[in-house]
Amino acid sequence: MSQPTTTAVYEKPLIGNGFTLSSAPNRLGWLEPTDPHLPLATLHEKYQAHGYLWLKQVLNRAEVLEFRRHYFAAFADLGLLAPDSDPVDGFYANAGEDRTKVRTRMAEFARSEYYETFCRNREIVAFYEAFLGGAVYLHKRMIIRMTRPGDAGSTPPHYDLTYLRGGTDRLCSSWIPFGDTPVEMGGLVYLEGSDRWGRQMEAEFTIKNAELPPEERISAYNRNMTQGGWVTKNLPELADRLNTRWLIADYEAGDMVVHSPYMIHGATQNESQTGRLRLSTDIRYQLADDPIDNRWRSYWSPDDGL
Ligand SMILES: O=C(O)CCC(=O)C(=O)O
Repeated sequence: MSQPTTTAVYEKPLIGNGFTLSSAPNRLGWLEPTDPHLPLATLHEKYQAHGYLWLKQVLNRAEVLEFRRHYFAAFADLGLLAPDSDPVDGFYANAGEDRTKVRTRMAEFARSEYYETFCRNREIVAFYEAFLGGAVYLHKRMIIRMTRPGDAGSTPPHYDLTYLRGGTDRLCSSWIPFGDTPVEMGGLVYLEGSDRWGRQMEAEFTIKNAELPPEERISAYNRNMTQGGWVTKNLPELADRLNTRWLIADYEAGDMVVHSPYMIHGATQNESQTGRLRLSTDIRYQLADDPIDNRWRSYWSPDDGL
């Protein structure tokens, strides 16, 4: 008799920080989409149960794509895009652009009114006012990330509170892809059930960090933390250790994922076959009356060290 076969969840290799994810069904699965129009109580239940909500088409798709066009158009003179291509496609030129200049331009863009207006758009604010139940505050440190096809770097597994210990833990992160971002482009991957482990890890750090001076206590880089504040860089080993699955998704422009500050997530390499740049933002909302982490009251720049 032949052995039962385990069908791979996703056929192509998915690599994060040089580690290849297992494609076995007990280690890899699909993120569950959520209709943003479900009753509020259902959205709360799902968020509590899973640590995330992948809200399908909660944003205006045309506006999201316009953002992508506007963003890449602002980099055209730096040789980032393939010649004669439409900026909305974000086709990477791969012609040795000056990465320092690109980083500087990214930081400039992150301070622009255009970007902030997007991050405060009516759909996002209306969602959070209803979901959090009051007047909301957007952290000024709003992050834009761009991943080149073929680049070996990708976000290692972490939970956001590691970097946000100076305020409330009743905050939510929004991850917003600018443009369709299928699995091969290395969108966010979430560790199933990890909100619970993030809480446990943080409770342990709180005990260990208690002896440190206040500034160090809230730092993601103090002596009790791993390098970079990451849980690890090894995605497959973490899934084995916790006996769980990495959840992948084909994200579309117009989607927004809301995740808890304890939910462990990372990313895989951008392996776009057509050479498209991955572009996304991650921003944080909380109730205006809850304590705010002062370190997040300044604009983000790629080298701000936080
Ligand atoms: O976009 C990424 O690669 C990382 C985003 C992230 O860590 C977040 O949304 O909290």
